[in-house]
Order: sequence, then structure tokens, then C-alpha cells
Amino acid sequence: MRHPARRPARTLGVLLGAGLLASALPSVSGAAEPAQPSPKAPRVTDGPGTNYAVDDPFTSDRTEWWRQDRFGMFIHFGAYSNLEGEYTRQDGTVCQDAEWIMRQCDIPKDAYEKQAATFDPSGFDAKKVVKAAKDAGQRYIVITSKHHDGYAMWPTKVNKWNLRDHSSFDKRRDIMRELKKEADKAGIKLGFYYSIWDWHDPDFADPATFPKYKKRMYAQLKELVGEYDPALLWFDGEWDAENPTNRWSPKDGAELERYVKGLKPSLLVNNRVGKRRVADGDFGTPEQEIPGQPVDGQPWESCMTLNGHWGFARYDHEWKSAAELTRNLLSTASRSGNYLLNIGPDKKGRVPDESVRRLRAMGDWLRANGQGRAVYGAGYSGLVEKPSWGEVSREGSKKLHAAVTEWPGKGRPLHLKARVPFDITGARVLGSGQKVTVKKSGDGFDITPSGDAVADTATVIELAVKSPGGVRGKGEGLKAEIWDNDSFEGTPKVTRTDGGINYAWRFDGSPDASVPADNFSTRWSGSIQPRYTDTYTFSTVSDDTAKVWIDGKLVIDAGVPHDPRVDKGTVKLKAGEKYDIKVEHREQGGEAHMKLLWSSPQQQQEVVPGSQLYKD
Ligand code: FHN
Repeated sequence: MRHPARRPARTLGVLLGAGLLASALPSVSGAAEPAQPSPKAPRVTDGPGTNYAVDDPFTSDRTEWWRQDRFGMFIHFGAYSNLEGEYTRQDGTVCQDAEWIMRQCDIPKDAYEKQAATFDPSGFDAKKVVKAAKDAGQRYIVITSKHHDGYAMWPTKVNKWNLRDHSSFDKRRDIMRELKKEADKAGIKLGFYYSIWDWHDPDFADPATFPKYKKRMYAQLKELVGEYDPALLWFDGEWDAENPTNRWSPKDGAELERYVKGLKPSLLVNNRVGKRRVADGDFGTPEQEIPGQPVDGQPWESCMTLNGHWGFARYDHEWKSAAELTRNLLSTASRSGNYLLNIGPDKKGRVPDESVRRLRAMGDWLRANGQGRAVYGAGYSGLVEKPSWGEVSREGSKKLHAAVTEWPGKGRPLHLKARVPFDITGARVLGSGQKVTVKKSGDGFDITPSGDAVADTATVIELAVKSPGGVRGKGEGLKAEIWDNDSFEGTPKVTRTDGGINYAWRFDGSPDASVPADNFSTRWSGSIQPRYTDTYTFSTVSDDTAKVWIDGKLVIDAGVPHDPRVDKGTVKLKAGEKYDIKVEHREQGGEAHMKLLWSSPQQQQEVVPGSQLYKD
């Protein structure tokens, strides 16, 4: 199965031999100026004093639905679907791919446009698509509005390269509006995938004309947000690539994120709005893989195919089993991640039965016996080590759900290694009345069910746990001293109280309107009060430099200037105690970011809240 993440490199290899695709002017008016006045290219920021981190995506109301829903449906559907993954070249050879078929099969632009003109997804049934998602237990949908081939799946006014103006489809229909209507009725959030990289628009490749492409892109995004009110935008095609050369920059990303969130402040945006970094967007996007542990610095969502392709490929029968897919979902949720699982409708817009059957089987498992509790709103529990026999996720602070994929023989224990002291006060197998005994054993607990597994896919044992409650602080934040130089020299320009360190100043922002966007430094000082007695992991997301001292110990030393990245350090702390803390950030030039997060076996990852910080 091709690993799309390798696409760019592979594509580079293919394309260097394939000659320039983008140099051919479109036979359709792909480069028409937008019908409506194009949106003013917005300033990247309001300048000095602007902070782009409007909230903490780990805990904010804005991201709450997404962190609760956990499981979404990805849909790859576009003009490429009309070929169903196969293209017969003039020499009679058949070339196979899916959503990259134009490029991987070297289809000349006019031939691709000609085939797109026959595209007639009359079988697209939004009710059926939403039902498939609902039956699967998928609670949000992300559909490709425009993939790399530049073909818009809604009646954009920006150009004629779209499903309304360049197809054989019923011109009265709008599949995005149909999908939005059905999703709303079903209580399912709708998001749009949008590719920055555009193989069709002749202005994309040339730096001199790229601003014209950007204006058209902004105009299309304004249409999508204004016309369909999506809950999230899932950008893609942000990587450096050739043919057409993709020069998308972190600054382009900062500007684009600012723009779309200006259109709708509650919008969620993925990290491919920029350059797929921890400082871009609201969540990370590992693809075709599930990280082995919670991702540091940013919420995350793993996207995956049901077979080996995103777009429909009639020859690809390598379908993953429902059991494997469900276990992927359990692994993802147990690490506080989301799972975005893809379908690729065929050229008529129909969802393949193989997809529908697997998705329904996943939903059946989730609905049975309340087993969905191990996924929806569930997250990482640091109380225990990940066991070899399955996954363990937490529900709130009082429940763990052990999803057992390797059921022990009758009367044989499942061992759970504890990372911190806690008690298990109750245990039951969801969907079974069998007795479960729990006893302390060595470095943790032995959990012994007396009966059989409830389901081969996974059987969930719900554990009631009791651990020391967290100390709720009454802090107001740290003292912040801000210099308009990058070396803390002289008297601080600004001294104030900061209720936490959660800053994305990006390119033009700075800690205060009186401080220029470059060459500034900030020192936060005071004390920090941990909620739990634990070994805490502190993380910074920083650019250019960051240092963190706790109780006089240098916990993070990221003093060499760097691009946005995560640095971590650990320190043992006692619940309720107040420990000296000092944090320093320096900005020399370019981007500027500074966040301080914490996590521990009992503390979910979050920006350290002001309630646990004191000026002293
Ligand atoms: O190139 C695309 C690919 O076609 C697909 O859309 C995936 C889905 O996340 N994203 C890119 C590869 O990373």
C-alpha cells in the first residue's frame, strides 16, 4: 500500500521526468479573476501586541466537540473519481492510481479536462453517505472540496473548473449543500478538505503570479465558509514540491489561518494550513499511522484509508478488516487522538459496499454494551502503562476502560502496571454479568475475568478508579517582564501579570503593542502549584529560544535559536506545594512562539493554567 506521506518525494522523482504540467494554460478558463470582488489579502496580523493563540486547543470550548467526537469520516471525491483509478494511455497501457492519477499517469491536461467533462456523479446520495457515517459511529465528516487537481466540488464562482461548470452532472444540484443539509439533520459536523497545492491553476507555479492564485484561493475559501458554514477546514498540499513548484511558506500559513479564522472564529484548522508543524493550526495530522503515545504540544488526528487508496480505485481490494479498524480507533482514542477514516466514492458517487460493511461493523461494536465509552470523549490515561493485551483509555477522572484484544484463558489474570498509586474500586465486563476479580499484584493489579470475551474485536472491562483528587489552585498567573531587546537588558518595557504562557506571536505579533515584532525577550517568574503529586513533564512550544527553571532546576534548556518545536523536561512535584518557576523566551527575528504545557500520569496535557500559577 502506498504511503501517501511519501508522495512528495516519490512525486518529485516522477515529475522531474514528466515535464512541466502547469505550464500549459488551461483549456477551461481556470484562471478567470473571481466573479465577486476578491477578498482583500488580509494583513497577517494586527501587528505588535497580537497573539494568535486565542485559546488552548487541549481544553477550549472551541475544540470541545472535536475532542469528544474522536471518530470522523474522510471523503475523497473529485474529478479523479471519474477514472476510478485507471487510465488507458494512447499506447494502450493501463496506468493505475487514484486521486493522483493525473500526475502519476502523466495525463495531459486537456485529456484530463476532457474526461472530467464526462463526470456525472448522479448516484451521490448525501442521505446514504451520512447514514454510513452515522452507522459507523463517525461524528464528523471531512470531504475534499478541492484536491491537488484544482477541481472544485462546489459551484465556485472563482473559475469554471468545477463540478457545476465542467462536468455532465445535473447543473441544478450542489452535492456540498446536499451533504451539509443531511449532516446537519443527523447532528454530524461537516468540514472541508482544501488543497493549497494546485496543479491546474496556471498562476500557482510562478512566484510573480502566485498572489493571483492566493486571491482566488481566498475567494474560494470565503465561498466555502460563507455558503456551507463548515466546522473545520482540513488543509493539505502544503509541502515543498515541484511541478508546479510549491513555495507555500510558514508566513503564508499564518496569513491563511488568520484569514479563515477571521471568517469564522470557531473554525478548527489542521496543521497543514502551514507547514505541518506543532505551531501550525489547531491539531496535528499523522497519516496512515498511529503515534505510539500522545503527541506533545498539539492535539492530533490520524487519517487513514480503508484499503490502500484515498480516491476510489476499482482494482484495490486490500480492505482492512473491521476488527483492525476498530482496534486502530481504540489505540488512537487511548492516546487522546482522533481517527479520520476515509471512503472513496466511485465515479457515480456511490460508496463502495466494502466500505459501508466495515464501517457499520465498527459502529455495531461501538454501540454494543456501551463500548463506545472507550472512545467518545475518552483519552490518554497515564495511570497505567499500555498493556500488551489491549488498550486503556480514561473517561473523566473516575473510570478507565480496558479494551482487551487478547482475552486471557479462563481464570487467568490481565496485569496492569500502575505508574502512580491509585485504587481500583470496581470492575465489570461491558455486555456480560461475569465476575471480575481485581487484586494488587507486584507493580500494579491483576484483573481476572471469570468468563469469556464478549467480542473478538475487543472486550471492554470498565474499571472504577480512585486516585488522589487534584489541588485546585487560586493563582492569578505569573509576573511577566518584557524587554524590547532580545537579551533582557535594562529596564523591562512592560511588566504585567500573565495568566499562563500561551503565545503564538507568529511573524508580526509581539507580547505588547509597545514592543516591536522582532528582538524582544520575556521573563515570567513566580511559583507553580501542581494539582497532583506526580512526575510532571513540562513542554514548551517555542521559537526562537526557551528556558524553564522549576525549584531552581533547569528543566528545559532550548537556548539555541530554533524554528518552532517542542522541548520537554521532567520534574517530581508534590500536590499543593508552591515551587519557584522562571521561564525565559527570546525572539531575534522571523516567527515567535512560546507555550508552556504540562502533563503527568494524573494530569492531561494542557497549557499550564493561571489558577496554578502565582506572582508571589
Ligand atoms: O497527497 C494527498 C493525498 O492524496 C491524500 O489527500 C492525503 C490525505 O491526507 N493527503 C496528501 C498526502 O499526504
